[in-house]
Amino acid sequence: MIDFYYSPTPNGWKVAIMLAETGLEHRTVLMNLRAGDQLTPAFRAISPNAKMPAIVDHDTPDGPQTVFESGAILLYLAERTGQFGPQTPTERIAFNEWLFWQAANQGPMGGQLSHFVNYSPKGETYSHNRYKGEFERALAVMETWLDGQDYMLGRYSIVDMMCFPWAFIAKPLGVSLDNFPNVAAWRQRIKTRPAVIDAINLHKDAQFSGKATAEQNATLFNQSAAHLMQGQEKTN
Ligand SMILES: N[C@@H](CCC(=O)N[C@@H](CS)C(=O)NCC(=O)O)C(=O)O
Repeated sequence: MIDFYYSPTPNGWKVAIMLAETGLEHRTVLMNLRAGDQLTPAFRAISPNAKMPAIVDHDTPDGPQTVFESGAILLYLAERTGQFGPQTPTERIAFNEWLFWQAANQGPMGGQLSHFVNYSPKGETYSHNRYKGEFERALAVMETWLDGQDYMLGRYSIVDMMCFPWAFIAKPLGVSLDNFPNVAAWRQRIKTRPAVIDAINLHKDAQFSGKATAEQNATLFNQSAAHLMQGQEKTN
């Protein structure tokens, strides 16, 4: 059995999609990020960065295996099931490239854009514009890459699951896909898959899944920083 630590956000959807696509047996542990579920010592033992998604696989020969970071989880699940992952050492290179690319570019730029769209004080445009431009730059990279192919690596894979969720919410982030026709067609192809529909709907009506207030967000940020600093003191 796999425990899936999840909240209905783009990073959570990546793993929810893989679990839905493969039908792997799991139980979902719904996290209230606004209440700080991610800051508990128990969760930080699973995910030291105090962010979800994370999994604990209890069906391993050496005892429970924890995995954090969406890209690492997707690769782990692809290896475990033999589905949607690299089939050869050469393919693995391209998988690593695009999984790392998403985690270092499209993901954080989308995350920061979301922050400034939702929480920046009125009239503060510099940071918003910076992240909007960077998010659009990531879409432009995908636009060129997707030219002539239906999926990021030719066939539907964990790379598509990794890159889809932030492209899925481009509109609420204030970014139109009109200038990115290849990305728009790819997004449409993925969004209509039954497993993807199920994953996007997973706990979408959780009471806390709406937008937090700027104050709630700031409080949580301070708590998170304080918790991580405390952890640091213990190890120094
Ligand atoms: N690079 C991480 C990003 C994970 C992430 O940012 N998760 C957010 C939700 S989308 C989170 O847990 N936020 C809680 C917090 O920042 O306190 C991944 O891909 O897994």
